[in-house]
Amino acid sequence: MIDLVQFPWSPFCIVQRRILEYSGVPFTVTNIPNGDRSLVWRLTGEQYYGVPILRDGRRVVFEADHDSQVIATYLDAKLDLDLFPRAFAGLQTILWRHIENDIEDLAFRLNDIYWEEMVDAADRLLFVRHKERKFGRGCLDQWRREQKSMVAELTRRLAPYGEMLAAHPFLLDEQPRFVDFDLFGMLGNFLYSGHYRLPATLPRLRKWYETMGRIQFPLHREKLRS
Ligand SMILES: N[C@@H](CCC(=O)N[C@@H](CS)C(=O)NCC(=O)O)C(=O)O
Repeated sequence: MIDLVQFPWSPFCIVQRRILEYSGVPFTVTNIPNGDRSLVWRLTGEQYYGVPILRDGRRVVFEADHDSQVIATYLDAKLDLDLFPRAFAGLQTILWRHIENDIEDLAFRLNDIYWEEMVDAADRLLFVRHKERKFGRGCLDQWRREQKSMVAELTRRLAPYGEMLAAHPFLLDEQPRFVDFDLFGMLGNFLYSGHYRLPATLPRLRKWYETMGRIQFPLHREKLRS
C-alpha cells in the first residue's frame, strides 16, 4: 500500500494527499514533526529531507529538485488519472511555477502566523529556528504585522485563477488536472489555521475549492461517460 510521509499543513503534502484521495486508492499517512526529518533522510538513502515523500512497497519516491513533479507524475502514471495531458504540457509548467512560488510564498507566511496553534510543543524550538534561519530573526512577528497587506496581495494574485474558471469548472478544462491539485494544496495550506476564508470577491474560486475538496475520480469518470 502507498504511504505518504508528510506533515498535515504542508502545501506540497496537501497536493499529493488530495491526489491520492481523489484516485480512490487505499493509502496510509505517516506524520512526522516539521523539525525531525530523520525518517525521510533514512528512507531516501540520505538524499532528501523534504516532504512529501511516498513509500510504495519497496520503492521510495521523492522530488529531484525544487521544480520537479516526480511524485505527481508517478501517481498519475500508476493510477491513470490523466493529470498531465499533452495538450497542456508547457502551460501547466508555467502555471505550477506561479502557483508554487507566487501563491505559495504568501499562503505559507499567512498560515505560519498561527504556528503556535499547529506545531507541537516538542517541535517549537526547531520550527522557529528553521524559519528564522531561512527568513531572518523575528520573521514570524513581521508576517503578523504585514498580515493585512499580504492577504490583499494574495487576493490580487489569485484573481486570474478566478477568471480561468469562467468558461469551465476546472482551471484548464472539464476535469481536474495537476494544476488544480497544486493550487488546492497551496490554498489548503493558507486555510489550514481556520483564521481565513477565500476572498468573497472570487466566488468562482470558492466554489472550485469546495468541489476540489470532495471530487472523486471514479465518480467523475462515470459523469464523463453519461
Ligand atoms: N517542490 C517540492 C517542494 C517540497 C517542499 O518545499 N517541502 C517543504 C515543506 S512544505 C520542505 O520539506 N522543505 C524542506 C525543509 O523544510 O527543510 C515538492 O513539490 O514536493
